[in-house]
Amino acid sequence: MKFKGVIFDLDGVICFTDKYHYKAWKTLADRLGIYFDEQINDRLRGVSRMASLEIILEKSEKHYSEEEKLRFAEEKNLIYRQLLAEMSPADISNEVRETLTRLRGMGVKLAIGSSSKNTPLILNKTQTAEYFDAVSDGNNITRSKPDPEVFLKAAEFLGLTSAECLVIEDAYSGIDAGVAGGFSTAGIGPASKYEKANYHLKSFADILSIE
Ligand code: B16
Ligand code: MG
Repeated sequence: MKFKGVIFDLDGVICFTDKYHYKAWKTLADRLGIYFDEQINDRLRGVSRMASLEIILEKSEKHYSEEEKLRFAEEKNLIYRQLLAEMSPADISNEVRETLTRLRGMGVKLAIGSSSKNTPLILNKTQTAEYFDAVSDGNNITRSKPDPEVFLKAAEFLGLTSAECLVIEDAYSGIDAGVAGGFSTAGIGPASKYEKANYHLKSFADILSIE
């Protein structure tokens, strides 16, 4: 592997909290009488909490104040955190654990680059913090993907330049963020079809085949 560092998105790459995001947003949308489905949910991948709410409110005829929006986001987050509380180490696949261990063994530095403010809780519940040399998440950024801030911070925390790091993402907005920051990028899941990514992964372990 020619990269000195690999920066992993969390939701959709290391673990699959997208189903919990969907459940929590769906509960809120139903309460407000707003149409919401899995296709709209796909547009929320990698997008910050408030930007996600704005996408959901596109289907609402009502105009909501900033205060109301903050309350809605908080309401969704409480439901989401209750679902996260059920997570355990079993939510991280053996394939992910083995690949991270192999990369560490090769001397590659590993970081998280996630939009989520709940990253510490997820890493704690799944006991995965130990794999990462640095964590850059929704708590240390002011601009959401596709802005490259979260990945630039991750590289900085690793003491590496963006040219030395590979970004692994499931979201189109995340690949755009990686490209904007001058990183090489690998798409997995939905983003494996994205032509802007340098590498297209069929599985997580495919990272090990990148030279
Ligand atoms: P929170 P990622 C993203 O995580 C999710 O994909 C996105 O759906 C969510 O809105 C965002 O985190 C913020 O999450 O509400 O927990 O702060 O893919 O960047 O790891
Ligand atoms: Mg993601």
